[in-house]
Amino acid sequence: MNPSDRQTHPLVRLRDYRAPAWRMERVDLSFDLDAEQTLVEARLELRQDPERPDAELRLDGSALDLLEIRLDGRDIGTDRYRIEADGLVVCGVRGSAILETRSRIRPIANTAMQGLYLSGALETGFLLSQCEAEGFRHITWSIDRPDVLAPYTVTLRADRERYPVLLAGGGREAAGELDDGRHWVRYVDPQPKPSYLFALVAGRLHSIEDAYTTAEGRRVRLAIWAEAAVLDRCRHAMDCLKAAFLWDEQTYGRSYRLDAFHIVATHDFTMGAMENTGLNIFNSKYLLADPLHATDDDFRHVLAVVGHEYFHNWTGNRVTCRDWFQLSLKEGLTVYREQEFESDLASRTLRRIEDVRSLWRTQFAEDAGPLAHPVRPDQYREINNFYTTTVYDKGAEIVRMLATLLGREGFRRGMDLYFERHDGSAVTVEDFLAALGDANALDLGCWLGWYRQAGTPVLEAHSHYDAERRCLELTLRQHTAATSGQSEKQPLPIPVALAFFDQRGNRLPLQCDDAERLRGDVLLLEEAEATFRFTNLDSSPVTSLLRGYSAPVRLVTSFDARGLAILASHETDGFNRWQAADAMARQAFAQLLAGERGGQPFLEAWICSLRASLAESAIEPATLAEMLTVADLAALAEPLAEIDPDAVFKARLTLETSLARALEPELLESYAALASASAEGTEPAAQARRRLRNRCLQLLCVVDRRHHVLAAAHYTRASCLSDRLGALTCIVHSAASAAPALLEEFAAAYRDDPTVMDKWFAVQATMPSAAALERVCELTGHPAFRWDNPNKVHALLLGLAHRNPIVFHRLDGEGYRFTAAAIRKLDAINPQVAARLATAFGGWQRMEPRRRAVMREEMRRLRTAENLSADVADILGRSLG
Ligand code: 0A1
Ligand code: ZN
Repeated sequence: MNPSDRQTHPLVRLRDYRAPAWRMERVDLSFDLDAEQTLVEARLELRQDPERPDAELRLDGSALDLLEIRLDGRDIGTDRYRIEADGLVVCGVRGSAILETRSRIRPIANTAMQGLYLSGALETGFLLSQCEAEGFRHITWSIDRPDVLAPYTVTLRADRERYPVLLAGGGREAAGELDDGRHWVRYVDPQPKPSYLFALVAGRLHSIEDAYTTAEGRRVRLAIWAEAAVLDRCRHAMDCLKAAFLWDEQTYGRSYRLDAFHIVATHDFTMGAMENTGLNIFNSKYLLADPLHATDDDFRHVLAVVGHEYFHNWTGNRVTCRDWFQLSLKEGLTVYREQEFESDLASRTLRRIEDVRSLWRTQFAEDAGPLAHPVRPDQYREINNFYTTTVYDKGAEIVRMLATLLGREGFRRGMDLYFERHDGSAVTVEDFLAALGDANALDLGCWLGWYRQAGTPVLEAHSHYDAERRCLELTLRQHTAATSGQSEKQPLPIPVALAFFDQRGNRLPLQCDDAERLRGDVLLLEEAEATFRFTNLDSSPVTSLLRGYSAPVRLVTSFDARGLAILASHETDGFNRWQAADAMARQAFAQLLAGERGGQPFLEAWICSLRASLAESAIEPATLAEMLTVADLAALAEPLAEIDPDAVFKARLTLETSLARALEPELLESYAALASASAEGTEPAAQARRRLRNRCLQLLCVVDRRHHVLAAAHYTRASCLSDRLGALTCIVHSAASAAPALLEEFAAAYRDDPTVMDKWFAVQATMPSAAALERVCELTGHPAFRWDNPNKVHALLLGLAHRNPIVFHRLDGEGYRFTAAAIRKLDAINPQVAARLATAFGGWQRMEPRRRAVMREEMRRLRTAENLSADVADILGRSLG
């Protein structure tokens, strides 16, 4: 078939938005639950917009077996309705109607995990639902769009023995027994909500319980549900949940207003977690944590994701999105809130470094390739493909810039007004900006540019010091390259936080001629170019720009090794201290890549700074650990115009080896000094020490095989998973002779633990050796691997395609062929996951010519595959252009 003839989803455009012609005013659902077949009865009270009397009544629904349909209490014949590919049209209805349907669905066959599906095995697993973005239409006929809000009543019926726990959002109103061993429970959620927030869970689950009394005096019952064997691992999540309740009250004055809050853990989930009202559903990897089965990073991820889902209660659920183009309105804002929550409770600097690293390697790459799109896209074919780093992470950066601009109090005032104006409604990015602006008597209209414009702005900075006048002129210039479909770009408002230091590292005054444009330590660049004059400077200062990474831009400036070394030792903003070290490493990398010989000032300055930092007692260990972490291959390759993965790998290895070799004694000393960290608890300070110790070990293993002995002992003595996995990674990634035996030992120890086994798969998928491909191929046949489990696929296949560039980009093309075959296979199981894997080909245009040609060919071939999903077809279509 010619790809252009392929059935893809129609293009949905923001500019075509129309308010719904029909709304659901009440939704009553009742389910006869069973994994093999579930019967769903829906009673919808519908009302037509009086302004649109001719609009037909159209309900969304897909893959539903319609058994009965009644209109206003009467059966209707096939002459009154027609079923289309993705909907049902009822003819000749005006004004209002009560529509009742009875349909059959097959959860067990639902491997795509949208709608109602089975987690685990038929006999022992449980049923759960996932409705965002458009999963509700796989459960029943309805108006499945976020601007149609209704109260829900849900009755669940099922066999008591097989499904003893029956959960849905809202309050549990009644329950009872039925004959033949079945039972029922009814839930009422009176607060109108969009269908994407509907959820149900049924099965053999166990819970830990707690309670939280809100600032308004409401006692909220908290329950976390999981399989009995892992209940103990839910305690950390419960603590995080209570912390999130408290934080939102203290930081935003927002309380929870229902009587119960349930969380359910599942190993079978496509994404991280889902914020359904009153019944959050979590991928187990973001919920379960104890020191023996979760790493320190996992502990922090649980904190962040529990916070994220809870914060959606206000940003997403109570105030929701008018349409899916506004997705960042809930996601960008909630990611920002989650970042601040973790920063307040754990390490602010570490979280910021991690976020920016990931922004640079993933979001910048997306913004520079054929899949680039604005934070608020203006069109889509498959909305599931827009749960992207741009919508989430660049969206969060926009909110962060607004918070910087308005200051803590101004931002809070704006958020208060946003909640006050829009509680209970479905709104747009314009409404958000209007609330923030109105509360601060500002017009924030120009900020819409950040939501509308794709591509990463380049910020050029040049300075000139005038000794006679004791002043510095700083010129800032911005430019955004064209992206597909957007050739013209406008200047955007860019807040630039900055500081000056003298040669000894002391802070210098920040006095700007244009005092209006400097608020605190933040300059606002609004035009394409501007020059700012700073006075009262006795000598040429070292300038620290974008402190705290105050704007998501690519900074281009003439770096000098001495200035960066001063910042890497003296910057008081932990993030910019790290950024200075990272900039030195990147400059050294660029020189190595270009094969430049002779003096290497950046390499030397970098090593020297890190030596001094290792000797410093005051430095935060987590920041130091990050300073000692060389950017990964993808992050180093991202700014290059043309990428040769082998050359990038070689230069990076030289860089890391030079550092490790030069600092070997200091690394050994720090490693020894931190010996007690392994047995310390899980509080942030102990985690930071372990992080640093594991980093020292990793560098030592790069220097010399002798240190593999140290890693083996680290593994054996480990009293937590962080250390055990840290050592295993060092051993496997440096191809130590102990690797095969330790891998076997690890797999035997954690065989029955799916989340830990995911890490075992991931360690092997990311081995920096071409042979990893054969190993990954072999591992797809391992008894613990499952094609229908998204976590396994993420660990092994996305691990290879997205996190192991030297294997994915193998010159013989085998990495591409293997991945393309995996996409085909997965597409028949879970198109959403297959589409994520397919984005690995998105960077093809910047690869060196030979690889570029093979990647394009592979995508073209894949595009002609039979029965390709709309999800994968959309990614390939946009990637190929
Ligand atoms: N709203 C969730 C993410 C999410 C999106 C789509 C899903 O469908 C498979 C599931 C979850 C969040 O941001 O947490
Ligand atoms: Zn979210």
